[in-house]
Amino acid sequence: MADTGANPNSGNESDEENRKVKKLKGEPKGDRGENGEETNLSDFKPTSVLRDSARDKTIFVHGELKEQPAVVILEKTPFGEDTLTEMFKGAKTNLEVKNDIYSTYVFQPPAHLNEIKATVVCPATEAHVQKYQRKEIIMVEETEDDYKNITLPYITSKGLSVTWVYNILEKKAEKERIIFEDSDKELGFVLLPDFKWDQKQVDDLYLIAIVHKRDIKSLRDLTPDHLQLLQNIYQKGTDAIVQRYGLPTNKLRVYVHYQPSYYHFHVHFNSLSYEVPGSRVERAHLLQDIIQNLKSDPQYYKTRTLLFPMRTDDELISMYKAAGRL
Ligand code: G7M
Repeated sequence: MADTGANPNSGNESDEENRKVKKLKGEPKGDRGENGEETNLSDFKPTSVLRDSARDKTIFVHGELKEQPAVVILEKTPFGEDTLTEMFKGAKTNLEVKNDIYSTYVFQPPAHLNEIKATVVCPATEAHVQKYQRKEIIMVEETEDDYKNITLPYITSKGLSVTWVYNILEKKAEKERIIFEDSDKELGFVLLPDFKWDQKQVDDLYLIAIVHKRDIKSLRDLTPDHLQLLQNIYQKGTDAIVQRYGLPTNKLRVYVHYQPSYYHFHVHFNSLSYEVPGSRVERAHLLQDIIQNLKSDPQYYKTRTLLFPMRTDDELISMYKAAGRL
């Protein structure tokens, strides 16, 4: 995940950029939540593993936290280039195998350089548990009519909560984490670190821009009326990232999910070197492509058949099946 220098472009950054990029360690990690209380994870009682991945170094655990159902996601964090010397110096190493010029070790760096990121959902609903459980995934082809007759009624009837989004827009949560804000009601947005980013290194930079407008559910709602908003997000979002993190626009992946998990329009900003599962072609639509598509066809997102991946146990899939579309 880290740029090891194998990338031929990595030598093009100025010293100033490199300095900014490497200085991220020790910056504020986040807030304590709406009520100011901090969760003590030593109280968490795990009951089952919902999903794990040896490749991604993640585990999704279902359990109880202070007598409430909870899901805890543990994720080993990326290495920081600026702490490598300290890491080697303070580590314990135990030889496992040695053969000719090759050897493997159990390597134990100092505890403060061996952190695990924990994301907690508490209280977790059955929907959260289902969401994190590993399930089979299929591609769905959604025509204009499918959207009107199946997907839209589903979204509307479910009344899916976006409270966390409104909390951010209303400064009730994550206020200190905001990187940039344009407060215009029509064109404005809030840019802040996504939950997935620990803000320690720019290699895996992940921010989201959440629009102030509350009437755009997803890509499907976009029309040329939103071009100014989209251009504003792209321009000011990328400018803010260059300023704050020294990461130039041509090293960013800026995109929108379809289907999103939350039906309040938001845009993802990743470091290009970071391969996030949600940035794969079946789900990610580049913001620049969206802008061009709307310019060439005002009805583009209203009329196109859009494809997206969906878990076979998702309620939306059962509605597609009931309508004879799967
Ligand atoms: O799939 P979709 O485009 O809806 O992505 C939503 C994004 O919001 C994901 O990348 C999540 O990691 C991120 N996210 C979800 N929640 C609940 C929060 C939150 O409370 N705060 C922040 N900063 N990001 C979140």
